[in-house]
Amino acid sequence: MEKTFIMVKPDGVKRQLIGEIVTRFEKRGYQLTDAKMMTISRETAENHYGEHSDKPFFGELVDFITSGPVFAMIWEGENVVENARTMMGATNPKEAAPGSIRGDYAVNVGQNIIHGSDSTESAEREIGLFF
Ligand code: 3AN
Repeated sequence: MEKTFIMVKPDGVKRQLIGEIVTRFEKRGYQLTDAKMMTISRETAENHYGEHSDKPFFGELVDFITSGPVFAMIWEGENVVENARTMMGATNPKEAAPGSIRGDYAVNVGQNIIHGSDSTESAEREIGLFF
């Protein structure tokens, strides 16, 4: 069965959105197979966001994701990678549709509440990195 890595970022944890996000995935019909609260090391953050290492916002991104606890999860079910991305909404909350997680709860691209793997290959890599 397909799996994906989903993480409530430090802003989502501070705003007490863990329950809301878990509920949305449960109601959609997905199965939570593992979850943990953790603070990410800089090394793990730099590895996780390796594809963005040459971007101007990389430092800010690593600072932010290590700034407080995150809630890391593995979700399982049919087409979960793609459907989770749709449920999350566009990376930039300005473009995220109302009804999506970012469209309902976020306004800033740097602090956009949630991360979800963008492919089954990324999911496998990210699950290995965090669990
Ligand atoms: P997604 O999280 O939707 O897969 P990516 O992989 O393109 O998006 O970007 C990773 C993270 O980098 C985003 N979640 C966002 O927090 C941050 N990010 C992306 N673009 C910008 C930007 N222009 N300025 C600041 N942060 C950004």
